[in-house]
Amino acid sequence: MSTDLKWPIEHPDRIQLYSLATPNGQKVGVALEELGLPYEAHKVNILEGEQFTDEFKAINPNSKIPALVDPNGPDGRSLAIFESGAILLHLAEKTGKLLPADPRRRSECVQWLFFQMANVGPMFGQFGHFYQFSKEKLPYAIERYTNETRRLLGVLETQLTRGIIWSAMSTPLPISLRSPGSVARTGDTTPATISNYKNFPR
Ligand SMILES: N[C@@H](CCC(=O)N[C@@H](CS)C(=O)NCC(=O)O)C(=O)O
Repeated sequence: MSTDLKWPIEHPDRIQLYSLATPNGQKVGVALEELGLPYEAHKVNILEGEQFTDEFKAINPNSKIPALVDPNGPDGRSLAIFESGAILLHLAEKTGKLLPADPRRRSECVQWLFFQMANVGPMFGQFGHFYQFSKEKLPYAIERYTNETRRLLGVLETQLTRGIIWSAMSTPLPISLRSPGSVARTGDTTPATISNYKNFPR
């Protein structure tokens, strides 16, 4: 076991997960658990700036959790991966699970995964920041991100009504949506509450 590291590795044969129980962090933990892959979890305390250490930046140069090191990458060598969507795709391809084999359904699944990554994650995040966490309450920012969060929930609601997204329950998309959705679920008291969306899974 190497002990000169902030996050010593006890099981070098296992996937190493560097994360925290945040909306983005949870996605990868959910996937690893659902896939039953053995992994070793390392807590990265982003409130204390641990994501900015050289040790962590060697895994994710962008200094964000989650990040993962797979000791058995596609070429048999160790592979470090950052961005939760990229990690979900890696785990899906590694195991042959979660992603539909049919090319059309696979494309659909990847589209919605990107939709989550490019829209739900960042926009819900900005909504949560300006509505809940920012000390300064900026009406323009609150209105902008409330509207966009509501619009995105509306897009999902329409798709759910059509039975598209949840028709393949075990895909990276539902995994990627399960925790970011929690921002909009922050109590049912926010202007972007999911209570208004009858098809959204609870
Ligand atoms: N698009 C990235 C977003 C990752 C992200 O924003 N992580 C947050 C926690 S949920 C973080 O590490 N924040 C620390 C910081 O910004 O310094 C992903 O999905 O992996």
